[in-house]
Amino acid sequence: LGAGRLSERILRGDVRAASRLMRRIDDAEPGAIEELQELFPRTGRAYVIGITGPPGSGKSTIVDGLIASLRKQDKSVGVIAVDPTSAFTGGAILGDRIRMQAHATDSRVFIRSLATRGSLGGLSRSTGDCIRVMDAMGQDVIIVETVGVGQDEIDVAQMAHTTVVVLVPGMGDDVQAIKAGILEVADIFAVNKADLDGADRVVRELRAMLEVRRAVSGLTRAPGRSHSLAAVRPGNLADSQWEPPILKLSAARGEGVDKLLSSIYVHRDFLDRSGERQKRERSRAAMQFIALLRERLLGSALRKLERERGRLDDVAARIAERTADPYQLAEEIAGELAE
Ligand SMILES: Nc1nc2c(ncn2[C@@H]2O[C@H](COP(=O)(O)OP(=O)(O)O)[C@@H](O)[C@H]2O)c(=O)[nH]1
Ligand SMILES: [Mg+2]
Repeated sequence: LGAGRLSERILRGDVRAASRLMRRIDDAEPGAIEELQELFPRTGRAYVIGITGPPGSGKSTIVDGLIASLRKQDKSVGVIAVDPTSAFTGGAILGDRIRMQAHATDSRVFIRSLATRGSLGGLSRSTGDCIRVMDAMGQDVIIVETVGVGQDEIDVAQMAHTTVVVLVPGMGDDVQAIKAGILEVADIFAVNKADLDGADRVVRELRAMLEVRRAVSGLTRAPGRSHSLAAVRPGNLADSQWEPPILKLSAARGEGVDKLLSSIYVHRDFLDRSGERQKRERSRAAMQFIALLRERLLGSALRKLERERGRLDDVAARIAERTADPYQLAEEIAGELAE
């Protein structure tokens, strides 16, 4: 297949072409870039929903319910399940496949699992690219399911227009135990497994946390914005009037999922009305561009070290023996790249 051939088919909604390109993206094949370039002008139409939370919290069950609700509204749906651990266990994704099989014969539902980890640009890069493929092929809504554990996953969560953070009762210290960063990106909190004991306690703790945060941000909000890279993050609460709702769900019983979808729509309307959607779109563009640039520059440096056989060994030896310092050597190699 020549360059651009896949993209033409994808723009016509060809599912097999989209699958093939997404596999190439997951495998970090360089040829994928040209296809993505062809697709790029035709992206930006889909609404992206992020579902993140600890393993086993019921994310896939919620996604399953959302698919059903969205299909009732005649929306086409793309799902990207990002699960880096599944490459080792195989379990999660297999389970997801079986669970989502009800939708497998529906041509307007497109489900894809991504396992990428460790490649340059990593998880967020390949997820962003796959979102664009589904967007270009015309899916109205794209749902990204991701395990909320590390910075990568938080980055992925921030690619969504609306990010839903899923919590469940019985997580030990509950809210305290959740990595702080993931709570920050929540536009909506879904307390799932409300059929189990302790859901109300999680709701109370979340409320208390939001209150503290509101008080603190009121006190510390500085005039003007910092120019650090951190400021390009779309992070929501600090600079918007949005108050994340806390919903109780029992996704396995199909309870609360419709309510969740209407909350997502309310948030979407808020983003549109407040101009926040455009602001976030730009922050996201900046983030993704920086990631791409970083990947590109680091890639050049690594290829250079590889070309000059023994250079990395030499650098490592000199640093280990303290005959040179790593700061100086990094500076040197970066300087050579700029020449
Ligand atoms: N009791 C209860 N179990 C649930 C609920 N939702 C999901 N589960 C179960 O929790 C387990 C993990 O669900 P899954 O959707 O795979 O979680 P994920 O790892 O976050 O995607 C499965 O056995 C589900 O059946 C719920 O509302 N109540
Ligand atoms: Mg899952």
